[in-house]
This record gives sequence, structure tokens and C-alpha cells, in this order.
Amino acid sequence: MPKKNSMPVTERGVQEGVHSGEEFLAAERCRVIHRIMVRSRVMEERMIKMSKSGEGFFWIGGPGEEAFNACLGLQVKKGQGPAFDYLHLHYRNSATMVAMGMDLLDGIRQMGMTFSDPFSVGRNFPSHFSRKAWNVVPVSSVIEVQFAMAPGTALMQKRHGDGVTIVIGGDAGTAEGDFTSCLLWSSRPGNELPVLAITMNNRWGISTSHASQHSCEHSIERGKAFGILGEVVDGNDPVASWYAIERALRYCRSTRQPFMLEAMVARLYGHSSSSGAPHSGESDCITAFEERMLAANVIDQVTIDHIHEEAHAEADAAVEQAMKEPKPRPEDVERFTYAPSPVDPVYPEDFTGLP
Ligand SMILES: Cc1ncc(C[n+]2csc(CCOP(=O)(O)OP(=O)(O)O)c2C)c(N)n1
Repeated sequence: MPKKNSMPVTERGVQEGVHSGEEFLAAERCRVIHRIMVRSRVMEERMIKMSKSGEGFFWIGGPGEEAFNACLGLQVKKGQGPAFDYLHLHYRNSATMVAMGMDLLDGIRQMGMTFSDPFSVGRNFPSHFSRKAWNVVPVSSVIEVQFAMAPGTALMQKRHGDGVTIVIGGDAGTAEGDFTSCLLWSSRPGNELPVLAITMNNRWGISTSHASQHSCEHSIERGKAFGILGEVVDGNDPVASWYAIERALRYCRSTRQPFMLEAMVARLYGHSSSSGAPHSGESDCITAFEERMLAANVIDQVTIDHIHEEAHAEADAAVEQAMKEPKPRPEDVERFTYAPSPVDPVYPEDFTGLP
């Protein structure tokens, strides 16, 4: 079982930073995480605007999940192939992608359904990422199927280095059989797999409350039936999230066993643009972190304002650029659908279109 830090964790020689209980993150890391959170949020808010202005259409994304997601993206072992971590994300993980190095322009391109969208050539919903070079498996709109796929990459990884499989979904999705399949396949005696199964618990599944559907408060409690250890973390708190993720990843990497994490998060703009994306008034991880950073003297208000302004300029420029780029062409409608197959008489060529 990964151990909680019993002493304040100070990064060597560093005095300044933000505390959360007994845990501590150095000032520079706080500033890096904060900037990723702001850039991700501003990108998502600009995307919501696109859904209302006609520059885009349907919006779904991750405002409210940035604290946890930024910390996750920064700790992923990024690369292609079994020696690196595999990511089976859901549609609220934009801050994970931004932390891994995704340009805001690419998120905006998918929202704008442009041909230049690197994840789906303008065919999928926003935040439906896929990036082969980073082992980011295509995000599915059909919730929870990522949990059925995750043991597949983990089974392969078990035999290669210390890469692990990270799979993420919402709390409502845990009602699907795929979630249970993941727990079962990750914990078969003698065949345990390095799967980090994460639930982002915002207490809602569209308009259905968690409390009305689930008899246990936390999805990690269900891991007990499979002998899988787990931890619940305040996903609004970057300091607590950083260390919970670090413990969980260290456990999966070193033991090659599964682990469960449940991050309690906010759903700041409702489910999607289909519900109008109104602000929910829930607690905001960015403003809360800024207050703590200010109080700890690791940032000042002028710098905070500058980071927000820079992020707005970056997102606006991205929309301007994306809107100039071509849309998918009607004559391509049958392309980019199937992987190439020399034995397929209908689609023998490369129809994936993805790099
Ligand atoms: C298999 C399947 N059933 C239903 C839906 C419709 N649907 C889309 S999102 C969603 C709610 C998911 O809630 P949760 O898993 O808690 O994630 P959240 O959106 O709250 O982050 C539902 C029911 C779907 N996309 N796929």
C-alpha cells in the first residue's frame, strides 16, 4: 500500500511553496501547475463560446478537473510503445493533455471540426483526444469502454519495463459492466496488471445524482471485492492530488499490480453545451489555488493577471487560426475510418488518416 507522507515533503533545499496538511509542493512546481490549469480553463471557456457563436458546435470538457489532471499529465511517463504509460482518457482530461504538451490550437481545432484537427481530422467531439506518439488511446463518447480496453495494454506492459496503464472515467460510468470487467481482469490471481484506474467523481451523470444511484460513497470501495487497494483524494487540491498520483503511479510501476484512485472534483459548467454549459457555482480549483499561492507568497496578483491575459491571447489566436483552416471535404467522407488491411477488399488502403 503506498504510504502517505508522514513528514512535510520539502523538495531539497526549497523553503517556499504551498502546504496541504503534511504535504508540500515547492513554489516553482506550483507555478508550473497553475499555468497549465489556467491555460486549460481558458481554452475550455473559449470553446464554450465557440459552441454558442457557431465557430464550433457541441462542447464537452473538463473545467473543474484541472488541478488533478494537470498533476497527472506532468507525471505520466510519456512516449510511444509498451515501455511508456498508456492513457485511456475520458472527455474531461484536457488539462492532462495540456500538461503533456498539447498546443491549445489542437484542442481548438477539434472543437472547430477542422481538417487539421490532429485527433480526428474534424470528425469527433471536442476533448476526444488520440495521440499515438504519447500512447493516448482514442477517447470514446461511449462511456466506460476505456475500462474494458485498459487491461489489454496493461497485459502487454506487464512484460515490458515499468510502463503502466492509466484509465479514467466519471463516477456515473462506474455503473457500467466495463468498470467491473476492468477490476476483474486487472486482479486475476497470478495475473495482476499494472492498471491505475481513476474515477473523477463530480457527483453527477448528466442529470442523475451519484447519491441516487450508488449505495457506496466511493467507487474505490468496490475494489475491495477484487483485492485492489485505493485512495480518495481532493481533486480540487493540486498539492494533495500531486502526491496521491505519485504514490499510485509508484505502486503500479514497482509492484505491477492495479491501484484505484478517486478524485473528488467539481463540474463547473454542467455536463456539456447540451445543458447550456452554465456555471454551476461549485468551488473553483483555480481561484482556490491562487488564494493559497498568494497567501504563501509564491506568486503575486500582477503575475496571476498576466498569466490569465497570456492564456486568453493564446486561445483567441488559436481560434482565429483554426477558423482559417479547411474543413473536412465531402469527398473524404469514407476515408479515415478503417485501419489499412491488405486482405480487406473494400478498404485495402490506409483509411486511418492519422499520423
Ligand atoms: C454507454 C453509454 N451510456 C450512456 C451514455 C450517455 N452519457 C454520456 S455522458 C454520461 C454521463 C457520464 O457521467 P460520468 O461517468 O459521471 O462522467 P461525467 O460526465 O460526470 O464526467 C452519459 C450517461 C453514453 N455516452 N454511453
